[in-house]
Amino acid sequence: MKTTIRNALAAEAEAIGFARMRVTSPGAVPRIAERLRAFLAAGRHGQMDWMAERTHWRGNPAALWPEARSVIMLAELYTPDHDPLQALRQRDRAAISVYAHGRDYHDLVKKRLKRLGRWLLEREPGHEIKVFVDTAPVMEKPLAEAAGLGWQGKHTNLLSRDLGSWFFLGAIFTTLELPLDKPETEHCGSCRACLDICPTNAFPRPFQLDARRCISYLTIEHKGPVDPELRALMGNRIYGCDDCLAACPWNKFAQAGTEMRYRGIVDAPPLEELAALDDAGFRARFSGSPIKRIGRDRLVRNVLYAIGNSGKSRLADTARRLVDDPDEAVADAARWAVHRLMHRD
Ligand code: B12
Ligand code: SF4
Ligand code: SF4
Repeated sequence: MKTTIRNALAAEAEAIGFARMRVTSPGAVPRIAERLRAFLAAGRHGQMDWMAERTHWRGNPAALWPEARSVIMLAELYTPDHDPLQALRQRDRAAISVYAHGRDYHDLVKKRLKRLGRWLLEREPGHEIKVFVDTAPVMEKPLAEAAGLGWQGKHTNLLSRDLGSWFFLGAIFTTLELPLDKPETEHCGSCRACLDICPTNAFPRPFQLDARRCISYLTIEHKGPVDPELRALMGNRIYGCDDCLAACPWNKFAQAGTEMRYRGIVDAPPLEELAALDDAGFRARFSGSPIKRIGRDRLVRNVLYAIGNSGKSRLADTARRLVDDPDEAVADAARWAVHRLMHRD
């Protein structure tokens, strides 16, 4: 009976658009509390203070909702149809992480999770569900590994032998007891392609990330000026970074992403176009996109670092226009960019 509902649920997940569903239990990840503690104690979360809050839940999914009996983990593909590293060669254009080219995954994944959850509750009345994607104090990668969706690679993200690296995760906690899937084991072997490609050397050890050095953190989460040593290594990456994912040889087996809404809002726009955005222009341009979250000032700060790294002296005038910007991090980035361009060519 339980197997029947589990298999029907997996089929429904696929029909809704998820690439795969696997099930684990809330208590299946006993080591994460200790690893989260070590990550936080070393300060590797940088300014992401919210990671150090509610650690009794983040490090222990069984405590988050004691009535939950199963955790249904879902993978949603956004596999690119082009080489994501190509944008890095166009230095007067912005390299934007593949996941942020279209609609915000938080919205799309959450909608699907709710739809799948409703489907389950119609068949199992009397039970309850809670859906999570990204923002709750839930460590989704170790749960997904325990459920068998893939393994956490040396770059710390979840990958799979047949899905590759390009997928988001979502979770449905439920009071319903479902048959559990087997955890996946690691298949990185002696490969270290993701570690070697990282432009900022953000991996202190394989399987461990120092977020403070990660360009994804620096462009999306970090407030204020970025350490000059690191900004010089960011190249033209102005929102997120895909290098460690793109380097992974398991992508050869990746399945195509079919959700077209993850494309189409932005691709690789010219840096000067983005540098000219004011608040209203920024909001209009990035409506529905995850980029909207960082606001105009942080985006323009990142664009100015990219201009400074571009080696294109014709962009110095674009930077000069922003040296007196009311946002101090933008003004600082503009001065840095002008100086760098003037002393390079
Ligand atoms: C905070 C966060 C970030 C931070 C920190 C990332 C990190 N690795 O911790 C920053 C801003 C840098 C970031 C970047 C990115 N993120 Co992010 N992020 C998160 C978030 C909200 C929490 C992650 C977390 O709990 N980190 C805390 C650390 C301690 O946990 P951990 O990484 O799992 O660490 C493990 C290892 O270090 C390991 N470990 C420690 N010591 C040892 C020792 C040994 C021997 C071993 C084997 C293991 C080991 O154990 C830890 C626990 O499992 C999750 C969503 C969520 N709620 O889970 C999304 C999430 C992980 N991010 C996601 C994505 C897509 C990205 C980016 C690819 C986006 C981009 N293109 O720019 C990059 C990838 C960068 C990278 N290499 O990790 C996806 C990943 C999907 C997937 N397939 O895995 C998630 C799951 C969001 C989602 N719902 O889809 N992210
Ligand atoms: S996302 Fe980029 S900067 Fe961050 S760890 Fe991966 S390669 Fe390094
Ligand atoms: S690039 Fe190599 S080491 Fe990194 S996650 Fe992929 S298989 Fe593992």
